[in-house]
Amino acid sequence: MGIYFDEIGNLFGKYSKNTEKEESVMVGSHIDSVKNGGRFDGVVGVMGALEVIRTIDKNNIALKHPIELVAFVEEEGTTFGSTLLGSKFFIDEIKDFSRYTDDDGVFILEKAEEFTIKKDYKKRGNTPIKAVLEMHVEQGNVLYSENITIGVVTNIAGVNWLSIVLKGQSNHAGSTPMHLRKDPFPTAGLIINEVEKIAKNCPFSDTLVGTAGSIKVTPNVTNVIPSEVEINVDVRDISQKGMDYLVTNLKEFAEKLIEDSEIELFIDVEETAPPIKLSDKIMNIISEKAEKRSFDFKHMHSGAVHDSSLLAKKYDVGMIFVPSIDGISHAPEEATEYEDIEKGANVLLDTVLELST
Ligand code: HGY
Ligand code: MN
Ligand code: MN
Repeated sequence: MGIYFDEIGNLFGKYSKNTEKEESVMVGSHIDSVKNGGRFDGVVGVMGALEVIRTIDKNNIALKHPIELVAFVEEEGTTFGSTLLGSKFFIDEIKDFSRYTDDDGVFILEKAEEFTIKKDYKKRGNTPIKAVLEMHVEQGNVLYSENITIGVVTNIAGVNWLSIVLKGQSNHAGSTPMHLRKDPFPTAGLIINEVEKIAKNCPFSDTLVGTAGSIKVTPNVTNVIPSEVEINVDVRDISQKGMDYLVTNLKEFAEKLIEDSEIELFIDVEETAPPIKLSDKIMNIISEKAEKRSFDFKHMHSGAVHDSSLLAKKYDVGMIFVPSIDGISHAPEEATEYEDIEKGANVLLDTVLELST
C-alpha cells in the first residue's frame, strides 16, 4: 500500500491495485486510547480494515475503487485535551491550534512532526472519498446482553466538553477562619453533583448523559486552601436539545452559586461533535451482508462518539459494532471475543466489496 501521513499525524494506507476509479473507500478507526483504557477501542477497526485489505489482496479480488486504511490520531483527546482531533483536522474543521498542547506545552502539530515530516512522510493529498466504514466495539451492553452478533449503527450521540474553572484565594488551612476563606472547592463539589442531578432528571430525554470526568485542584495540597479548581464535564445525547438542556441548566446553577460569593467562575463549552445520523444506504448494505451470513444484527445508536461522527458531516458513513463483554469499555477489563471480531470483519469485508467493486 502507499503509506501517507497528514500534518497532524493521521496515518493512511492506500490499496489501489488495478483500480480504475479515483474515489476511495475509506476504512479504519483510531489507535490512541484513554488512560487506563482497554485494548479493543479503536484498534479493532484499524486491524479489521487491514485484514480486509490483506484478504482482498490474497484472493486477488479486482476492485474498481481504491481502499484507504486510516488510523486517526487523538480520537480520545487524552494527550491534547480535545476528542476527535485527528478526524476534525481531516475534515478541515480546526480553526485555532493554539489550545491543543500536551502537558509539556508542546503543540499537537509540533508533536506530530516527530512521526511524520522527520520521517519524510508523503502527504495524503485530496483523493476524493466515496464512502467511509468503521468497525468498532460497542462499548455498551446491548449486543452482549441480547446475544446479538452485529450492531448496525443508525446514529451517533453528540458530545460537548465543558471546562469549568473556579478561582478563589489560596491560604493556610489551619490559621484561616472559615468566614475569611475564598475556597472554590466546595462550590466545585456542588457543581459536580449537579451534573448528575440534571442528567438523571431531564424530563424529555433518557439518552442524555453527563460526566464530570476530571478535576484539577491547584495547588492540590492537603493543608492549603485551593486557589483554583478546574472541572471537565462530558455531555452527550442523541439530540442537541438534550445536550443544550444540561449545558444551560448547569451554567445557570453555577452562576447562581457564586452570585454572592467572591469566587470567580469561568465556563468554556467546546461543541466537539453534533448528534449525527449515518448513511441509510450503507446501513442497508451492512444489514444485508449480516443477513447473508446468517448473523443476528440490530439497528442501534452509539452513545460513544467516533471519528465517524465528524466524517459523516462530509461523507457517506457506516459503522459496524461488535459486542463488548459485559458492556465494559474505557477500562482494562474492556474485551470482545475474537470470533465476534472475525464476524464483524467479514461483514466489513462484504460491505467494502459492495462499495468498491
Ligand atoms: O469518548 C468517546 O466516546 C470516544 O471513546 N472517544
Ligand atoms: Mn474511546
Ligand atoms: Mn473509540
